[in-house]
Amino acid sequence: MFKHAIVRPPATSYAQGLTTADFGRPDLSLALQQHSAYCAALERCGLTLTVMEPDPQFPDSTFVEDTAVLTSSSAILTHPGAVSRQGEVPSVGQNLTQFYSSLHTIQPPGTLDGGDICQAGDHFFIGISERTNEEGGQQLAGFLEQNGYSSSFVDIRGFEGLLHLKSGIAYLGDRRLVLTRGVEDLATFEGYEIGYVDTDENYAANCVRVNDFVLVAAGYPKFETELSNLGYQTFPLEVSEFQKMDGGLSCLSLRF
Ligand code: CIR
Repeated sequence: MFKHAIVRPPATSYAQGLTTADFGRPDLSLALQQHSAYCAALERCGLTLTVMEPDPQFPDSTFVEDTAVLTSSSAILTHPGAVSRQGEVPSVGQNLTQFYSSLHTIQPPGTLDGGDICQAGDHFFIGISERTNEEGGQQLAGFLEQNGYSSSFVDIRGFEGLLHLKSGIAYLGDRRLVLTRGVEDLATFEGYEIGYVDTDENYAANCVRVNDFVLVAAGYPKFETELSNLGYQTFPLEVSEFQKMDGGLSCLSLRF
């Protein structure tokens, strides 16, 4: 069960963030509305929120997930692969000190973005990507091992359409993974039941199980129906303004 989440609304500089998407410039006021609906959804799932102040110095800072990897007993601050994002980490770290007695940190030359890390029970899939390098992945694997977790690498470099591993994989609990087509060839997912999103709904793979609900991007009816058929209560949310900046549901919070 998750109890808390850290979130950070998009700053006035949001449209100057990094993106590879071709969906146009984000509308800040709509992004703020979508963010506040997202926060309300987390509260509805039973979480208490820490809402950080937006920081216009860091246009991508609403994507807090990339700055830390959290387990029930430990917090690992990242060293994001994009230089423009590295300054987002200390302020998130300050907030985490209220909840964790010690914080580990990924050190350069290691780089790691939280969006590349998918916890699936007591195992972590670590995406090796344009943002997360093997050195960063090894450092994380070491910290996780100290806490009794196993991990394995999933190399997504060159896999088109995946900025981060979690753009193509989500863990629903109950030993069940959601994958976009093709990701199954990149690593071993033995011991998990795998469900696929249809290729025309790829973006929906970035869903988030939060306690009794699964948060899903609105507008992907086949996937939503499939989740309902599996017995999950879905919580559809509009995230168009985050998709424009290569973000999605998971990136907007740190849940613990
Ligand atoms: C970036 O390129 O870093 C941001 N514009 C989007 C980050 C999305 N984060 C995530 O998927 N975990």
